[in-house]
Amino acid sequence: MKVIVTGILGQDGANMVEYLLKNTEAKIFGMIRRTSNPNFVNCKAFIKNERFQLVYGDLSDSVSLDNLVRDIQPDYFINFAAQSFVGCSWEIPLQTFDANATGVARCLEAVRRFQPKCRFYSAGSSEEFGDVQYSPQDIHHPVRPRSPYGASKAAARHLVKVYRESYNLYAVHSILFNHEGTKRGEEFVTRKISKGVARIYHAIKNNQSFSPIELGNLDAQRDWSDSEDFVDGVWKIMNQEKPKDYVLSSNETHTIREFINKSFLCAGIDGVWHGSGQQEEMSVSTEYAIKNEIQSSILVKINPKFYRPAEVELLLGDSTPARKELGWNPKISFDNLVERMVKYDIEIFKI
Ligand code: G4F
Repeated sequence: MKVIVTGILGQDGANMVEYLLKNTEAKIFGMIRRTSNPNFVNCKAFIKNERFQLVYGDLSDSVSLDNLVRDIQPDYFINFAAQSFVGCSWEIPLQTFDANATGVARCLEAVRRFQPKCRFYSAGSSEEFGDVQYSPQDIHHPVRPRSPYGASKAAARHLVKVYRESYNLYAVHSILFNHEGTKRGEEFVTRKISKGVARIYHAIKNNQSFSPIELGNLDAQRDWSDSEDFVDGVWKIMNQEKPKDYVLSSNETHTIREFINKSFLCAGIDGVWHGSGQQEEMSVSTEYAIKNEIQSSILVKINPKFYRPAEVELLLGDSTPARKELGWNPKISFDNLVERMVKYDIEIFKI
C-alpha cells in the first residue's frame, strides 16, 4: 500500500505519517515544497524511517502533482497542505484560495487522470460554517464562511463533491473542528498561550520580569480536540465502503479565556481577571505575587491588532455520526489537551 501525505511539516501531516507508520504497513511519501530553509521539527519521529520517503511537490504546481500521482500510483492521497492560518487569510487571500481551493482541484485532476482508484482526502474546516445558524453544527449546517480561508475551504468542499459525483472517485472532504497539540504552529491561539505561559513560568521561577501575552478576541468559542485523535478519524473516513463526509469534533465548546485560565492553572500560576473590552487584563493575584515576590504582574492583555475583520464567534460540533458509524473514539479531553501543551512547552522552553 502506498500513501501520499501532504503538509508533513505541519501538525496534521506529521501526525498522519506517525499514525500510518504505527498502524499500517504502508509506504509513505511525504510531500514538501522546496524552500531554502525547511523546518523538520515535527518530522523527527519518522524522517529516517525506511518506510518513509520525502518527495517534492507543490499545490500550486500541477506538473509536480501529476508526476507524483503518475509515478507513485498511490492507493491513498491525504491532503493536509494548506494556508491554514485564518487570521492571515485577509492579507493573502489569493494565495489562500490558490492553495486551499485550486490546489485541491489540481490534486483531484491528478488523481482522476493518473490513478482514479486512489482514495483522496481533503481536510475541511468548521470555518466553512462561519456565521453559524444553529448549534451544535453537523455536516448539514449551511456554508456561511466569514474569512477568505473559510471561503477557500468551502470551495474545496464543493469541488470534492463534484469530482466524486462526476467521476465516481473515492473523494472525501470532512469537516475538522479546531484541533491542536504539541506540534501546533505558534501563530494559533492555543500554542501562543501555552508557549506564553511557559515563558512566564520560567521568568517567575528565575525571579525575572516578564511581558504579558498579547491576544485579540477572548470571547470567541471553539470546539478543541487533539490532532492525534483526528488523524485516526481521518483514516477511518478513508476506509469506508463508500465515500461519505463526516464532522470530527469534541462536541464541547470553550472560550479563549477558559483556555487561558486552564493553562495558567496547569503551570501553578494564580491569575485574576479585571477590566473589560480592550482594557481587560489578567494579572497575578495579590497572594501569589507576595508569595513569589513577583516583579511584573500582568499576565495577559488585549492587543486590538489581533482582532479579525470578521470573527466566527461560536463553533460547537456534532460528531455523533462519526462516533456511531465509524467507531471513532477520541481519547484526549479538553483538560488533557491543555495540560499536555502547557507541560510540553514548560519542558522544552529555552531562555
Ligand atoms: O487559533 P486560531 O487562529 O484558529 P481558528 O481561526 O479557529 O482556525 C483553526 O481552526 C479551524 C477549524 O475551525 C481550521 F480550519 C484552521 O486551519 C485553524 O486550525 O484562532 C482561534 C480563535 C479565533 O476566534 C481568534 O480570533 O482565537 C481568537 N484569538 C484571540 N487572540 C486569536 C488571538 N487567534 C490567534 N491566532 N492569535 C491571537 O492572538
